[in-house]
Amino acid sequence: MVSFKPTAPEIGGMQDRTHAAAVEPGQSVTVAGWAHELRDLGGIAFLILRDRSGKIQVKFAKDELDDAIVETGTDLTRESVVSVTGEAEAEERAPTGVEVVPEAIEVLAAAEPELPLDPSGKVEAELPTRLDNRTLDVRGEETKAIFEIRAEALRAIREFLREAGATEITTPKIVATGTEGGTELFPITYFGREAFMNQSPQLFKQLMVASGLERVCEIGPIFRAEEHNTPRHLNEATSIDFESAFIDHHEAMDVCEGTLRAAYEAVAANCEAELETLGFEDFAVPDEEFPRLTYEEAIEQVNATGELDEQLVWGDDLSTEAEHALGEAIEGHYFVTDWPSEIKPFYIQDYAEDPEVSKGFDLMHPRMELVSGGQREHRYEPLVEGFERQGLDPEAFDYYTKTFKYGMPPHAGWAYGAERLVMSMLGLANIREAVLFPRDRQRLSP
Ligand code: AMO
Repeated sequence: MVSFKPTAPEIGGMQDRTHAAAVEPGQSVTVAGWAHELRDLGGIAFLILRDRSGKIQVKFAKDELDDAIVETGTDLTRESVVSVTGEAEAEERAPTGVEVVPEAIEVLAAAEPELPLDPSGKVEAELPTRLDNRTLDVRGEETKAIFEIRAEALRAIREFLREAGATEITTPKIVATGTEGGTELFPITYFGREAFMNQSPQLFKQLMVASGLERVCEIGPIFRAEEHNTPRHLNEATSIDFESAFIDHHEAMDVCEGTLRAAYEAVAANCEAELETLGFEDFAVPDEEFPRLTYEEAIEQVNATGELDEQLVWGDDLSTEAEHALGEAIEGHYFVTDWPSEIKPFYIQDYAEDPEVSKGFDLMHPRMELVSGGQREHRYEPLVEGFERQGLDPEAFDYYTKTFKYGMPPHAGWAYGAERLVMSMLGLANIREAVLFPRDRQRLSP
């Protein structure tokens, strides 16, 4: 179990412990972990000890061992942390074909007999109970698998973007102005001044394409004060941002698609055990090129499905129902491009020959939107006009707009929500399953 293959320099484990999955018959070992399961059959008792690599059986043959060892072993409460030293022997009835005969046992931290949830998963817990007790929850194989897969997907994305020539940056999360709509900002007090938690690295990543870096990426938190309480929205999410000078929106879509494929390929190659734990028999890496529909084609297709009560007209946003209707028709990832300018933000460029149409795009999964992006407006005058059209005061954004007067190259970029990526990849019912400590309207702790 577990794609746990440390290749970095060994970090000295406590008492040079052997991981459960690495125990082989004939070895003298010290294993340490949690008491997963305890079975006392009278003359003999078994402890299943669990660590991040897997599980190992410890056998207490009562009349062959010291009383003190037997007593410690049989008095253990589930989920206590223990260390066991002994001889490993082959035993085909043991879950991994090997068991440890203890010579010493030490309880490092006893757990209370009553636990708020059962990490073995035998007793299912509701999501709120799981989130209230996340540490115990992530001891469960399935939850742990989700976070190993999330980590692998993010690793692959980071590597892919680095190989694509992007410099990873970190932009401020405390800011003076919002970018994605005023009602979605969390206000804070910053030394007596009004400030906000940032909704997106948008403006800062654009400033950096005008710097010597040209092509940048960031994986970091974004904060949205949206009142939605849905299975797809968080108030703190992880944004995977990309932005590059001298590319257009179609090239940005190529990178966006490559990023997604890199994440799926890495998970398929390196998380076999986790995928199995989650019940995947066949984990499909998207192989076809993602179709690129214009917004106009998309609304035509939605209307043709006849699934909506009211037909969509130019300028309507794609509602959740519309997204689902389209998702069912297309059955895979797809881009929607060339959105009406009026429903895209000020930083997206419009077509010169048709200013009603923008060079913005979204990447959709049949269940939800994964990415927004576009070609950016890099010319100072139309940018400032865009602010005014959206009722924003360009002066408040002076730190941003002034850079457009000092040599701003044409550029494009996008942002994925990491939790939506994991949720859609693993078919999770609720986005909260893809984040350790979700922030939503009710949840501020833990
Ligand atoms: P947008 O606001 O569409 O675009 O966000 C980009 C992606 O981030 C994810 N996301 C969320 N995930 C969970 N909960 C939320 N409340 C939430 N809000 C956003 C989604 C979404 O597609 N600056 C632009 C991106 C760009 O143009 O580069 C932006 O932030 O997956």
